Formats: sequence, structure tokens, C-alpha cells
Amino acid sequence: MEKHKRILVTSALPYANGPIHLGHLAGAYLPADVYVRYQRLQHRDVVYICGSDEHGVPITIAAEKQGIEPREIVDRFHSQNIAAFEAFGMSFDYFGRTSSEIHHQTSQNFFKTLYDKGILKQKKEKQLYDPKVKMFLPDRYVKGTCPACSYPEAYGDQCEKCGASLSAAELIDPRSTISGEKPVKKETLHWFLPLGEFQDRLQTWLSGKQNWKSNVRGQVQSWLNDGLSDRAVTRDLSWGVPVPLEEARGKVLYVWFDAPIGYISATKEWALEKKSPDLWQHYWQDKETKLVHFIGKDNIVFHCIMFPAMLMAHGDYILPDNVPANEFLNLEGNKLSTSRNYAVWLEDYLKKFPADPLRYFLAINAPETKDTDFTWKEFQLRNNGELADILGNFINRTLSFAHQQFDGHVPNVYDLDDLDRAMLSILKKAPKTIGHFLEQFELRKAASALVDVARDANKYFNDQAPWKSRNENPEKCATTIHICLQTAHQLALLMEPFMPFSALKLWKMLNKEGALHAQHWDQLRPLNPGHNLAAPEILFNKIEDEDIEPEIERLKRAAPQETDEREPLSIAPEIEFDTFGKIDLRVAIVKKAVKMPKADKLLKLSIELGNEERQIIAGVAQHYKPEQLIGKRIIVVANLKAAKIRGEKSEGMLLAAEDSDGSMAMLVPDKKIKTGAKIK
Ligand code: B3M
Ligand code: ZN
Repeated sequence: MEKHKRILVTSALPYANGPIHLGHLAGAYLPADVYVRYQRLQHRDVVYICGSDEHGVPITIAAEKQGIEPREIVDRFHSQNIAAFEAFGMSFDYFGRTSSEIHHQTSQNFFKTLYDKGILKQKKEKQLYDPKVKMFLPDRYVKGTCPACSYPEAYGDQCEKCGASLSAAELIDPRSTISGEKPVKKETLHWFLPLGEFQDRLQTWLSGKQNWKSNVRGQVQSWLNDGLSDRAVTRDLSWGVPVPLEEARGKVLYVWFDAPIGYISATKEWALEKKSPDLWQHYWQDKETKLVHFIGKDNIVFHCIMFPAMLMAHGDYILPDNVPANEFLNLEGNKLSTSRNYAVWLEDYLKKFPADPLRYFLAINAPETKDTDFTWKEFQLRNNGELADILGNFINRTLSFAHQQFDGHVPNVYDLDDLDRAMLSILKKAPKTIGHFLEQFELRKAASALVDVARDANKYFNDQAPWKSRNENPEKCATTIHICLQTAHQLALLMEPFMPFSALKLWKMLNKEGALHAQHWDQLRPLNPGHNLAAPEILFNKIEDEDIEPEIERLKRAAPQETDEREPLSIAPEIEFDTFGKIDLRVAIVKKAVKMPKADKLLKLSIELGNEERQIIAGVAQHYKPEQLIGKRIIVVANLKAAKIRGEKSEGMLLAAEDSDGSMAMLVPDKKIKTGAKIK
């Protein structure tokens, strides 16, 4: 039983610097929307808030890249993303934006309260400054090597490789992302949230959250174990919410300070729209509200440490009850990359396919506890196999049968047999089972329980064989179809949170009076015998190979080709040139090549090296057939001490490259050159 009086749900505010892609949807949006739709069907008081995050360096960098003003960027993507979300069936109660007047006021007041309470620390610090473009380099304006994992492309605020949250000054070999220059250090004044002072309260608070997902708890606990330090909440930038202090001219609030306050501002705007300006306070200030933040895992620290600490510091607000953060969704086996256009953009998807199959896929394959993969093939399989062949097929055969045999009416129900009773009991349990999973944020289990109902229903239809009983036992046939129709009816309701468009379509086919969204999740009133049905329609179309092939091809072209440049390389320790000079590399030509008996990795090669003939044993048998090598020019280490390998003499070593996937390529001269030629 839900013990809270009301629920406030938020989804991470997407940066208004680009369109929405599948990774966003899987992490912060679809799971929240399913949860909220379900809570609404439980007739709970739930408000669902989101909006555009329009500040911060991601926005200004995007604007600079396109040579336009930040304002233009955010205006464009704010409306574009609203349209895409709507077409995807996102049911926000309010979608705000952090450039709004109310947001500026709310976040400035928030800052002011912390300042007046003496919580914020004011410090002069040396920060990275680009002398060429004459500006400080906060956050993503600087890149360098991650001090935690050595990833060379870490940003000044976060390493995308290991997830470490960084400050620009910690980066090794920093460089300006605007000019590429090595920055200098320059003094500047900033305000800091002393997170360390909230450490104990955060720990106590987290200890009470045993029901949180373990990936979230684990990450937060490890942060706490490391110890929290001061976090700057202001920046030297011109785009953002101005810091409301005389001495802070030209400075704005750090985007991760103002963005979460955006949840509060948007709730205020929602209340104003409802003509009940104080209503927002119930949702943010009454302990009986359950506050739930849906986010992706890269936002955990901000929602579970920084924002809670801000709320504690302020004192007037409730804290989140749960933060069901999701892991990442990969794409065809690779990490999504917006800069490489290696992503599936929601707008593009919706031009070709309906929203519901994607909603279903992202639910059943949600990255709840580990990263998952979106592949077009798997998407097609699930759509065709589960939605079309199981769910859609059951609805279609039931409604068609009712139209053909019962004149489009719900037939009477007569004596029940065991199979009938079993099916009815499945129907009775389903809302409870699915509801239970959804309450626990277990979207995958919830979605599969939904399809299980349809699977059981198909089996019931087959076992009862109404096409036979129609002549042999008309009452049994009527009972079967009656129960199948009640199942379809129940399915329409159970589908609503996951696939609202198809649920509504089914609801219309059933010709029910009253809106689907006005029904009660576990008190659906059954269809009455004699009720008149509307014409059946196909609920889910199959997706053909031709539909997905161009998508697969496009991604193949955009896929990271060679080594993913984001993989940090572990390069061997530095050597002097002299050391390198000692290695005598020469061109040779392969004369003979045979497999080594009982060694599946080794080939025995005879090579010509100038006027010498040598034998080398090479570990390339899994990558090259002997005949592929004969006549090939290769590079060998000619002065390597001879060794015995499996009883055979090896006088040298050939050079080949191996990548992280284990593929191998031999080094070959790019044109004909005499054997024995020296590599230098
Ligand atoms: N815009 C980061 C992101 O989209 C950020 C979320 C803000 S939530 C308050 O990943
Ligand atoms: Zn790192």
C-alpha cells in the first residue's frame, strides 16, 4: 500500500543543446512515464515534472560550434524536444525551462538563502584561464587526462570514461577546448557548498534507503567513503543565472546548482498554470510527499549527494524518497556517441516507426541493473514475436471471432471449467503482479508479466478451441470468447502505462464508454454480456527486414572504426632512442609456410632476409592461412636472440598488430622493396 499522500516524479532535465536519443529515453524518460501512468491509474495524486536544462557549458559550446547565440540553441531544442517527447507519449504534467523568469528567481533565492545562512564558503582560487580567448575555462571548456583512470579526453567536470567527478584543476595536461592552448592559472572569486559538512547527514539519510537500487546505493556509498569536499557553485561565465551578489558581477550559478532547482521552479509554474499558486508547496515541503527522481547513472552524484545537500542546507524542502537511476543503453554493441552521430534520434525513429514498439522494447530491455544493448534486429524480433504474434494476435483472433460468431457482441458466460477458472485467476492477479513490479521500479519484469498474460491467453484460446466448441458445445464457445474478451479488456488497461497509443486503440475497438485513463488499475469493471464491440483493427504491424536495414547500415558507417579513441591505452614506460636503435628491423619475404603440428596458433615460416634464409615460428595461425603468407613481404626483428619454440628453432620475430578485440594484422611494406632493407 502506498503510504504517501502524493507523489512528485521528475525526469532529468535534458540539456537543450541537441535532440533526444534512445539513450536518454531508456535512462530517465520511459521508465518515469510508465511509473507515472501507472500511478495515475491507481488514482494517486501524482505530478510529473520535467523541462529543458538551458544553462551551462554544454549549451554555450553547442552555440559556439554553430556560430549562434545560446538563446537560439535553447529555443530551438526546447520546442523540438517537447514535440518529440509528445509524439513518444511522454505525459509530463509540466515541462518547464531553466531560462524562465520564475526559475531565475527561484534559484537566486535558493542561493541567497544559503548565503544568508552563512553556509556557502567564499574562496579566492587559482583557476584555469585561456589567455588567448581571455576567459576562464570551467567544466567542459577544458580537457585533459583523468587523474583517476588516465583517460586522455576527460572533461574539466567529469571523466566520461570512469565516471569520476573532477574539477578542472585536477586534470593532467589540461588544454583549452576553445583554442587548444595550454591554460594558465589565474585567481578568481567563487562560492562553495561545503559538502563535507553534510557528510554525516547524507550518510544517515542513505542508511535509511535500503530499498534503493544497489547500483545507486553503491555509487553514493563509495562517494561518501572517499569523503566529500567543497564544491564550487558559481562559475565565470556569461550564460546562466547571475549570482545575486554585488561582488559576483559577471558570474553565474553553476549549472548543476540551478538545474535541480529547476524541478522546483517547474512545479511552481505548474501550480500557477493550475491557478493555484501555492499548490507546489505541498509537493516540495510536505513530508507526506514521495519525491522520485528518474535519471541516468551519470547523474547519480548530483541527485544523491549535491542536490540533497543543497536541500538540507536550505531547510524548507523534502528530500528524494528514491532515485531509481538506470545504467546505459548501448547501440549495436557500441557506446552511444552524439558527436559521432552514433545514436538513434527519437525524431528520426518516429518518422518511420510507431512509438509503442520502442516504448515496449525500452521497458523489457531497460538498463536497470546493467548496461543493455539496443539492436535493430532485437527490436524487430521483439516487435514481431511478442507484440505482433502474441499480444496483437490474441486481440485479433478474439475480436474477429466475436464479430464472426457473436455478431460483434460480448457473449454470455455459462458454466466454468478448470481452464476458464485458471484464466480468470490470471486476470485477477495480473494487475497486482505488474503493479508490484512497477512500484519497485522493476520495469523489465513488469513488461514481461504483461506479455505473459497475452501468452497465457493465447494458450487458453488454443486449449479451449472455440472453433470446435462452436458446433459441439455453443455455451462453452460463448464462455471462452466471453473470457477472451474480458482478457482483451483487462489487457487494454494493463498496456496503458507501457504502450498508451495501442492501449487506446484497443480500448476503442472494445467500444468502452468512459476514458481509458479514468479507469482504476485494479478495479476494472468487466464488460457486460451483450456489449457491442467496434470493428477490430491490427494492433501491431510487423517490422520487415527492409525497414531496419538502412538503419543498421547507417549505424555501421557511424560506428567507431578502429580503436575507440576513448579507450585509454596503457603505453609501456618511456625508453631512450638508443634503446630503440638497438632493435634491428628488416624486411623479409615468406618463402614457405606450414602449420606446426599440435600447435593451433603457430606457423613455421621460411623467410628470405637479404642473402640469408631463416626459420621463424610465428603466432599468427589463427589469423592467417599458410598459403596467404607465401610471397608476402613482412617485417622481422632480425637481431632477436634465437629461441626454441615447441622444439623448432625460431630466428627472429615477425611484427603484427593486435587490437583490443583480438583481430590481428601483419605489418607489411607498402611497396616492393629488397629483402634485408632496414627499417628506420
Ligand atoms: N541536463 C544532465 C544530463 O542531461 C543534465 C540533467 C539535469 S537534471 C537536474 O545528463
Ligand atoms: Zn577517468
